[in-house]
Amino acid sequence: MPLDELKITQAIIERFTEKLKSALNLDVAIVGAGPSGMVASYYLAKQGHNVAIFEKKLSIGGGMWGGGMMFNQIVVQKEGKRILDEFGVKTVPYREGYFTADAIEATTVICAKACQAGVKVFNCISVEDVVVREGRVCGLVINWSPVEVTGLYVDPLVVRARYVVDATGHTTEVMKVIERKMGARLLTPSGKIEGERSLWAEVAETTTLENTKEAYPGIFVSGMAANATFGSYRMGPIFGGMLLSGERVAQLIHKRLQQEN
Ligand code: 48F
Repeated sequence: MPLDELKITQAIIERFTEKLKSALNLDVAIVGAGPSGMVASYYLAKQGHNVAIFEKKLSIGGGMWGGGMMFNQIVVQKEGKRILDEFGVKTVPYREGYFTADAIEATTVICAKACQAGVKVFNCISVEDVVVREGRVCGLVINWSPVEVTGLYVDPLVVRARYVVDATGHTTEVMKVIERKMGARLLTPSGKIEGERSLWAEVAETTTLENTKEAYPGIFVSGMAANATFGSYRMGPIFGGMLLSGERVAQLIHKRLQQEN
């Protein structure tokens, strides 16, 4: 049978529309497809939750592709290795307590496993705002990234979510919107975004986990966004904390969803 270009076009439009419609009323909406967001999405989808992840770039994987300064290897500690083992990413022992993994393998495998677990991944979509009702985040305002890049004035669309995760990394973009637009008191010591501090791998890795928590009713922070929101250090190209933060935020939200059901 000759290929019909109209059928190809219809197939893409219909299937994408189905996917987007199935993401309008989510259990969890994750913003940012870096390592912490992808890992979080994987565990939540595995537990049967309706999860979508919105990534403003064309590619998913965030800052993991480039390892350290584009030397595409990552380092993890023993605890972080546990997560890579679960995903089936190969790790190689380096010195005691240090393991390396190929950044490309780690990124592609984690992203593939998340997609196969049922996470609905939307690339090229930026989250530009939130919906807050009765002092609680309950939705995201989304738009095509090229709209933002080209500065076109096009109104966005909205997805509803029982929980949101800000996994936007160093820029902690969703929390910034809440702080700026709602004038709200965040669940941080000062009530504001505390801000990221300079690099200190040891402390940053531990505090990433402690800071993975609800930062305003309905929204949790994970990965570097957790440290930026609650005022801790950056850690550089050691990725255990990112993976463990993704796991932690999934556990916390899963528990909440179970309590509410
Ligand atoms: O920065 P990123 O990889 O976040 P992460 O999971 O991991 C941090 C590490 O990569 C590294 C580090 C630790 O070793 O310090 O930096 O915390 O991924 C964040 C993703 O969020 C996307 C952004 O393009 C990136 O892929 N993002 C940021 N803002 C938005 C967004 C937005 N407004 N809408 C959609 N995606």
